[in-house]
Amino acid sequence: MDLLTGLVSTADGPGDGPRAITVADQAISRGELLARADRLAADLTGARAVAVRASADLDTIVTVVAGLRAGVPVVPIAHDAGPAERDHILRDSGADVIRAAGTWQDVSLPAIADTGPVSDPPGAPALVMYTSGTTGAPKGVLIPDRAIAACLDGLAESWGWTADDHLVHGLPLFHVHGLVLGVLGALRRGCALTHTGRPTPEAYAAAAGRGGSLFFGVPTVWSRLVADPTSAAALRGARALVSGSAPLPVSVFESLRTLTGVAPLERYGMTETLITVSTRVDGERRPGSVGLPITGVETRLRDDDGVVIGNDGTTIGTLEVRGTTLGHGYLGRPDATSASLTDDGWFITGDSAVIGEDGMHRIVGRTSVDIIKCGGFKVGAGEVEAAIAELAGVTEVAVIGAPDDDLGESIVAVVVTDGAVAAERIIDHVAGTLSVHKRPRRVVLVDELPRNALGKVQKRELLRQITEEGS
Ligand code: MLC
Ligand code: AMP
Repeated sequence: MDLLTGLVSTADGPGDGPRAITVADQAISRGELLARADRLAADLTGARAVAVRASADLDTIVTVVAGLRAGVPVVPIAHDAGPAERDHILRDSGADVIRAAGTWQDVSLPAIADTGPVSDPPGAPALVMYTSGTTGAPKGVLIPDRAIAACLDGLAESWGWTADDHLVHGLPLFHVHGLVLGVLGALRRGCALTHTGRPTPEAYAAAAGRGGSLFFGVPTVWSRLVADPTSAAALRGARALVSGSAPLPVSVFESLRTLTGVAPLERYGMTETLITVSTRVDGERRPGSVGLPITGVETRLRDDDGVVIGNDGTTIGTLEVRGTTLGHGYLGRPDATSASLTDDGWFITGDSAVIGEDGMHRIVGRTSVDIIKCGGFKVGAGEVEAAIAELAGVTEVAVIGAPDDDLGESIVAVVVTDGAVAAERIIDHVAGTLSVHKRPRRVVLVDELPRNALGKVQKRELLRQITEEGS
């Protein structure tokens, strides 16, 4: 299917211009983007998958569009991924082409067994996006173009998103939020896009001055914006401010409304399902609520015994979703794919939620303590623990997410050492081998970890100790 309909239909048309797509200090028209992508697509045709070092730049966007136009799965990798994370993704995805401006020029593709094409049950996925689980290395989610189209069209309907919008954000281009919504969304709608490079309050204010109408951010972006009232006031004329990827604190919602005059829209999703629930531009925007299922999506709550819970506004259950936006499971991991689905085919999100009689959804937490959301990035405790455990001198480690006013949760590593490992060394090791956003923000050196009778680390107890100690 043609996913990028807005790009194709508006390229070189009346609404196009040399700054239609702007990324930090680079700009390009939609016509030129399409021409460059199609030249690259001709070279990519027949490739198994193309891995791209996803920095915030036009090269990344050109490569993603080229892969989509050539029907070659695109594998975005964090621009700051260290060797362990990068090589895992290259090997696991089976990418046979790598596009990496700058520092990765010399990276060679790992030898891979010829396992045939990267496959998605009915054909090649458009994207393979890596996401962390509770344990192990990140898994590649197979995302078909139909799911992307359904998600983007459902959100367009919820938000009144059209070609007349001018989308602004500064989010990373290796996750769903920044890449699928933030780039492919603009290209499907055919609207102007300004990527600010970094999502700073000053950059969002400047983009508002250049006609930005629709702004995306994770809660950390919005809480930093409201801490800078002058920049926030620049967004007064915005048509919509959208928050997602982590819970938006009610206080930040209220400050945004006061400082900008715009009540934010909130939407909820996952890499595996894309965006499934959102508040509507023509509906109620209730602080603390992520709204209603978008077109094509159904949700339900089940309790620990698997019994479906009615939408009563008070009973908490595990949220399950099904519908047109769902991906096709994890690449090469039929075990994990089937564990993520119920017997009757619903995807188990792992988020705890409440649904009101009016259908409004409230996310109240996660079922696993081993998934941390830091600045909107999902980080698996097990992956960070494995990286830290490699260091000589580390004898035991437990990684937890501690509540944090700026980041939502901050990554804390609680470590037992033989006395010769400095906290900075631990932080730098994670930043350098995995990626910078997975680094612990704090290392607590202890003599022993609290364990239960079976020897399992008691993370909730550890979290209580750390939180009390820090307060
Ligand atoms: C610090 N730095 C280090 C370092 N310590 N570098 C190497 N080693 C160390 N030990 C440097 C970094 O390189 C960076 O440099 C700078 O410090 C700041 O990095 P940071 O501390 O990580 O940035 P921070 O300000 O904390 O970032 C906040 C943030 C970021 C909000 C900008 O968390 C962010 O972009 N979040 C978005 C996450 C997101 O898109 N999630 C969507 C997932 S999809 P420099 O030079 O770069 O400044 C999903 C589905 C859905 O969830 O629903 O959307
Ligand atoms: P990721 O795997 O990076 O796609 O992260 C998905 C997770 O982010 C979900 O399972 C939720 O825990 C969280 N999330 C996304 N959007 C929201 C939101 N609006 N409110 C609360 N949590 C959210």
